[in-house]
Amino acid sequence: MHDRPLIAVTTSELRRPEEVPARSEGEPPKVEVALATLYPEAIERAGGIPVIVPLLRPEAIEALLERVDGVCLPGGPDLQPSTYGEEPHPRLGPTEPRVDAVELALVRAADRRNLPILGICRGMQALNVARGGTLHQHLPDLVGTSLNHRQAEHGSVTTHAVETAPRSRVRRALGGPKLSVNSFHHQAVRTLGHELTATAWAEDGTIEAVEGPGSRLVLGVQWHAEGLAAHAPLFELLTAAAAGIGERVADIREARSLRRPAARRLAQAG
Ligand SMILES: [Mn+2]
Repeated sequence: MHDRPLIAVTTSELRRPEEVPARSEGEPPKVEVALATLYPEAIERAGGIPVIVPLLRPEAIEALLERVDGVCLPGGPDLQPSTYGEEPHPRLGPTEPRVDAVELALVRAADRRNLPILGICRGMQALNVARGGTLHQHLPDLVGTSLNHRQAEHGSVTTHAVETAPRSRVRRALGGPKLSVNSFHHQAVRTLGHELTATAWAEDGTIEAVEGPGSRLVLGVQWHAEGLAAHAPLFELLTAAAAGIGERVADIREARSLRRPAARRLAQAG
C-alpha cells in the first residue's frame, strides 16, 4: 500500500530493426519494445507511478509483481489464436508470441496476488484469454461493417456508442447508460473468461467492457481510454484500488480526494 502506487504497464508492441528508422547519428536499428506515452501519462495523472515492463521471463514476472500494486495492460497486436485453442483466421493481423507469453503469465500472476488490473483494447482481450476465454478473430465476419470498430479518426475522437450495464464499475466511473468511445480493434471477446462478466456493449452486440466480481478491481475496456480525457476515471479506479482504498469509497470523485489521506492512514495503521 503506497501513497503513489506502482503500476506495472506492459510493452505490448515489438518493433523489428526494419521497422525502426535509422538515424545518421544513432546506433544501427535493433529490436525495440514500444509503448505509447499516453499510458504512463494517464497512470501518472491518476496518482500512480508507471513501471514500464519489458519482455520478462516467468520468474522475473513473479518477482516484479511482489513489488508493484497494480497492473495495466495496454493495446497492441492480435493475440496468437493458439493461446485460446484456435487456428489462425485469414484476416488475423500480426502477432507477437513472446509478448503474449509475458502478458498471459503476468495476468495469471496478478490473479494469484489479487492485484487490481485494468486492460485496454488488446489488454482486455489478454485478460479474457488468460482466464480461459476466447476471441472473435475478425469482427466484421460476425457483425458486418454497419459499425466501424477500426476508426480512421484520431484516438482523441469518439466514433461509436456503448451501453454500460447498471451497477457496473464502468457505469459508476464514467456514467451511462450510453458512453461515446473510440475504436481501434477488429477482434473482440467471444466467450468470457473465468469470473468475467460483460458490462458494456456496442450497438452491434460487440462486448466492449468486462469486469470481475467482488471488491478487487478487474476491468477491461475495448476502447482506448488512455486517449480520452473524459475516461481518466478508469485510471483513477486503478490507482485507487492499487493504493488499497478502491472499495471504501462510493464513487471516483471521493476516491480522488481521499486517496492520499486514506493511504497515509493505512501506512500509519500498518
Ligand atoms: Mn469498438
